[in-house]
Amino acid sequence: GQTVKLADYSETDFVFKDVFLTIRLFEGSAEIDSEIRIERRAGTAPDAPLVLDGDELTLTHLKLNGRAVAEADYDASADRLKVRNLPADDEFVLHVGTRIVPERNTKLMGLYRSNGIWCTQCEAEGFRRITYFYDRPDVLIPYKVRIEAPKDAAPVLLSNGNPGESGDLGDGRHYAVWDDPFKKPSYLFAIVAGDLERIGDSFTTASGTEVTLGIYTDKGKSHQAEYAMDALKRSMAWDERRFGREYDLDVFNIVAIADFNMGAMENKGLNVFNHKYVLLDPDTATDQDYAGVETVIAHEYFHNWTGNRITCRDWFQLCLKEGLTVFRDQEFTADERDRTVQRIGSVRRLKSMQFPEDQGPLQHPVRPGEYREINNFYTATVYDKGAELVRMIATLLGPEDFRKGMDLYFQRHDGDAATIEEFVKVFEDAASTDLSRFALWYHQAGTPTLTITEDYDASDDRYTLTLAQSLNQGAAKTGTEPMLLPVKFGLVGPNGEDRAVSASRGGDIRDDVIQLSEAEESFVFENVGGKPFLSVLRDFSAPVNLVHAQSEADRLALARLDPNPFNRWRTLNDLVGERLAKAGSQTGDQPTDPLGNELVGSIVETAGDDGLDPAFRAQVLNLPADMEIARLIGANVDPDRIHAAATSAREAIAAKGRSVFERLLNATPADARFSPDAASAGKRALANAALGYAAVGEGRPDRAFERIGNASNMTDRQAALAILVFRFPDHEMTQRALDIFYERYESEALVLDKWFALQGAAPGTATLDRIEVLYRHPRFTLKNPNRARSLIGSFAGMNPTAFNRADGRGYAWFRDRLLELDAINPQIAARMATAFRTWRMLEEERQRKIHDVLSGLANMPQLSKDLRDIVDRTLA
Ligand code: B3K
Ligand code: ZN
Repeated sequence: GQTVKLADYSETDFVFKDVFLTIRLFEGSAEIDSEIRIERRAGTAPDAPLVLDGDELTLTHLKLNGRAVAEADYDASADRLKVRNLPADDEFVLHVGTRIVPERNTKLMGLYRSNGIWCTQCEAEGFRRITYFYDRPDVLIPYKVRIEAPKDAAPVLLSNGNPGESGDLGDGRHYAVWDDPFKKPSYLFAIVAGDLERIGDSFTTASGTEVTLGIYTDKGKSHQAEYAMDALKRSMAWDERRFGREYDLDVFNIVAIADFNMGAMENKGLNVFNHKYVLLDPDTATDQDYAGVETVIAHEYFHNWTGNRITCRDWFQLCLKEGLTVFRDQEFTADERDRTVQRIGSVRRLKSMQFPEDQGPLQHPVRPGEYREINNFYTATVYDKGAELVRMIATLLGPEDFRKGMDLYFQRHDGDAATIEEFVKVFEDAASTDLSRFALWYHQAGTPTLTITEDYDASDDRYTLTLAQSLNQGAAKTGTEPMLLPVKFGLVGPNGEDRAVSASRGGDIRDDVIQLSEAEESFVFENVGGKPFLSVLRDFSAPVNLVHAQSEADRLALARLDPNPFNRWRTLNDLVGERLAKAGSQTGDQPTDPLGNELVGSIVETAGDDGLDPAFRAQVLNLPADMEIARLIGANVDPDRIHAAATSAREAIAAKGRSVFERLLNATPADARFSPDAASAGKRALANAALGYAAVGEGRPDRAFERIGNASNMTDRQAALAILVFRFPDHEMTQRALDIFYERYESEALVLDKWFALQGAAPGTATLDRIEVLYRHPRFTLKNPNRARSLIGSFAGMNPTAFNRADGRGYAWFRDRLLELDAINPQIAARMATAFRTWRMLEEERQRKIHDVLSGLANMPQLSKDLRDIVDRTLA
């Protein structure tokens, strides 16, 4: 494949003015007529041809100003249309006809059919699978769309913008026109046509405009969209309150689709969603699902301003919309739920998804400089590290200047296709500050290390804090210059109070934030009132690896005293991580108590402290995943040893906390009426964590089994099933529970996904045999991305012991699945293949086996561009 480079960016030769699309849908095919008003750009050579993008297209006709273009004047191939001898100065109308087969579109990019519904996915480069076009984000024009379709199969016809006329066409067909007054790039185009059910509502904006809201689902499912509608209205209100952003069209529609490559898509006025992020009820969805729906609804809605009104100049700027919009959805969740618990969740995600990417062969900067397949850059780095960079700007500037900068961004760039440079500039201008050292974060890949050293001089009561940052050259081979980063800190006294101190010497400290910009800086504090406990990198104020040689006594004291609750969690979590990394890298006999008595005591004490938020306590009980431990070990990793260490740690906590867990697991009566709010969810999370430890501690799977029987909601039922699958994978009771669960939910697609996913993630060597059987299960299919991910994705991505079986069978099985999937849906295959992104951390034998599998794949001529890109980069 061709490498696309940021440095090669140039404007289009021609300027598009507007487009009118007529889309005729038939059983078995679709015909698209596109009328584009075009003008040669000033400065373009008068004989330069017009070159448009296509992908698997067939041209049916081509007209210039109403007259057929002579054959000598154009070349049309599946992936390109080139037209010559176009007017030098005058505006002209190009009329392009294409025919496609949505039913055969298994890539789910462009126009395809899902459960009979016609729908589209155009980001990043799907529009070119519908018609020849300038399919790039800097071509912004108004779209008018006329859809024609059979009335019985598609009574509902939707597109972007506001609805226009509609009517009958005879022959059982009808049409509807949609008009989007806002200029937009092709990736935000969408249509949906199908036999859909709707729930409606309305929202009145701050300036008094009434917006009609609709959520469309498959027949019989619309009652499951109530919570999504509630989340939508809360998102709309929040964006007005927090950022002064109002909605701008008369209608806002969401459609839930079963076959969808990603979570959802922010098409202007017509968001299309994976039905997993719309449909919920207490019997089929967990608290985590509720939180997921809320987040994704908010995220896509927030894109209306950060993404749609202001879009990206080119795909290298993807983080401009994604990082910023993730930051916005995280802030929404923090405001709507709990800030500390929200932060713990996003830091866990960052460390488990983004850090491994940033430290391995798929490393790339938040704003990459080149790509071969753009769909492979919708990554944790662009999204989650991208959000961290926005968060750092907010922390460095403080809330007022940050808001001023955002206001300036909307004011200055509304209607633009913008760049990261322009984004950073608004904050420099709003706060009159120089962010050039900060901007390096967008260009330098890798996770920096922040090393902390402390010195306390008792005779002078003087405290010296030294911070050093360093960045290693990784796979991306970008720079390693010192960057500007915020380090939030406090000097804590023995009663848990933050001491009011200010530095007498050293660089820039604003309030409780050190603005570190040099490779090393020291700060001296006089008269600190006795040796303090240092609470540093509060709220994970920068995405770094922290190295801080702090005594165990100080850390355990902070776990109890720190006024910053996020850091209380992090102290315990880091201690557990370090101990498990140590135990998990040891050869020979496993220590029975890898965490040590005091740490275990501290965890149990926190879990039992009714003065703390239950959701927070549940997070403390949720130990770092095996894969996080693997990352901490970093080299020569044996997943079985890590698993053994984590298992003994859990047993030690279970033993010590027996009476606490007994009390907690009975705290919420099983028959309490279900409410999805954060407080109730937190109580359930704590009770279910307690159940897990209780079952493990006593070696009693029956306790979880029993819970499945009497649970009154999916959260408790799935949690109990997960305890069986993860802690008792080979027990006969586990299989029985799975069978019961299957019988009950056989016809609920989203619940069956959970059923497959749990089994795909079951630890141990026996798992692969069971997965091979499940793979042939009548309900399993590679054609539905959720289902493919549920079994294969969870096996390769979330099951270190089974996937990394020492005999290599896990790798071989996965390779065969990747090849099958690649022929159907390359985007999903490529995404799953990133499961190999940390392969060089493994011990040599496993590395050798993976190397064989990857080089075997690399040599196969039939690989898609998507999968080849991942395989090649992973091997490099
Ligand atoms: N913008 C879409 C993602 C599109 C992915 C294309 N491969 C959803 C989102 O981030 O909101
Ligand atoms: Zn997004």
